[in-house]
Amino acid sequence: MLILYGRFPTRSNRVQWALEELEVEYTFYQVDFSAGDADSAFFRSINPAGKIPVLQDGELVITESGAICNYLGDSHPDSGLTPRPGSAARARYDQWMNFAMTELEQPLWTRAKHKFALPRKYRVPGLDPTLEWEFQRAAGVLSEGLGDREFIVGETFTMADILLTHTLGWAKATDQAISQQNLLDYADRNLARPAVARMVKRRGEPFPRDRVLN
Ligand SMILES: N[C@@H](CCC(=O)N[C@@H](CS)C(=O)NCC(=O)O)C(=O)O
Repeated sequence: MLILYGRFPTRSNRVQWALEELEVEYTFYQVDFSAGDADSAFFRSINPAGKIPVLQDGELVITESGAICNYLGDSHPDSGLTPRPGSAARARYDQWMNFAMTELEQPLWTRAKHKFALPRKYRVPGLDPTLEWEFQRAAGVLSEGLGDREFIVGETFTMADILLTHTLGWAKATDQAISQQNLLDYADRNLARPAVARMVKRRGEPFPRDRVLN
């Protein structure tokens, strides 16, 4: 049984969206940071970093949203959500997966860290113009890469569309301007998928603090 530890709305949405695209059964536990769930002995035993998302598949415990999406796609090859390893499509796919996390997401995450996520004494003021410039540069690269195509890789929807769309949604939700119409249309199209509606409806169960990893 697949178990997702996460929370709405965070990067765990990427994994939950992937699970809904696959239409597989899964349990979804909500990790409540303010209630101290992430500091519990059980959660630390599955992810010492105390972060979400975490996916458990039997004995296997995986962190990092991109790696989890790759695992889910590769272990369901008929879904087409991850191109075949070793193919040219996979190389392009990996390129955009990495781009989503290291280029498009990076300025958004850096802004969030220096606004509220880091302990106060480590927050640096005045980064906004730099981060705005970095985000705009990444959005420009993505806009050119997408062009007038429906999906970022080939002719079908992949996990890379999930990561990129989630990150564009993050930008919009934090009032980061996106001026490229093809990116706005791309995000709207992907967010209209039935899997997203199912994800939004399913908010998960309370985190089982007393559990022990077995
Ligand atoms: N690179 C990781 C980032 C994970 C991450 O930072 N998750 C946030 C929620 S979106 C979190 O758990 N934050 C709690 C913390 O930093 O203590 C991924 O993509 O999974």
